[in-house]
Amino acid sequence: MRIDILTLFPDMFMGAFEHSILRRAQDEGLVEIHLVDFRKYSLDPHHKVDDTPYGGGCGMVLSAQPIFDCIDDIRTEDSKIILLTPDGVCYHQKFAYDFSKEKHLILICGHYEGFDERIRTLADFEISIGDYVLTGGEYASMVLVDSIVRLLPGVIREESHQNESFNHHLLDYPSYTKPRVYREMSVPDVLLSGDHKKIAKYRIDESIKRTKLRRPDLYKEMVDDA
Ligand code: 6GU
Repeated sequence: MRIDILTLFPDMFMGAFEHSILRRAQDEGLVEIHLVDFRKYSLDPHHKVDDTPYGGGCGMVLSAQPIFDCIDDIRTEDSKIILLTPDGVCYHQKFAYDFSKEKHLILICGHYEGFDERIRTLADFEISIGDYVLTGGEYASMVLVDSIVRLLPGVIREESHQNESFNHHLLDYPSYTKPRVYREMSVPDVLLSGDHKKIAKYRIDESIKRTKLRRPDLYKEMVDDA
């Protein structure tokens, strides 16, 4: 997979993809991540990328030209374009799975007070990562890249994400490691029983209990799906 991230602040990504699983995925050639500073596409003599809004109002609006020209330059028939914006559709695991099957993703980070509405016509998807306001799409695009790259074939063991949270609308079951007792808190006996059937049942039961308690919205989806 190839991912291009259009941003005015490529330095904000310094270190973000340089560690752990994301680093290894790139080293093994499973994903190529490119940061594209679209300021260099500005036709303005001073490389301006924003201007005052028509109709008045405060703040500056990201201009269409640099982003359109940048997209014209890098898009191919295989590209899917994702615009990061607080008024997009709320991101969830299903998007991550779907996006992980694409050959080329282009992420556009909005910034400042807004962007020219015509930029939306470029996007195949408009995505938000939650109901709160960020200064721009940069952190949101890091979230997308992390969640997508870990799903690419060969990045992590397949079974690691078969049972994880949000699959089948369920949260994860509780895990423990050594020691058996820590500060008077004990590991549940069933996990030490060696009875794999019992352990599997315990984990499913705990997942369901936890989902019902913490995320009644997900629990309802599970029940409705069954
Ligand atoms: Cl994608 N962008 C901004 N600026 N704020 C957000 C967001 C995106 N998602 C949630 N809040």
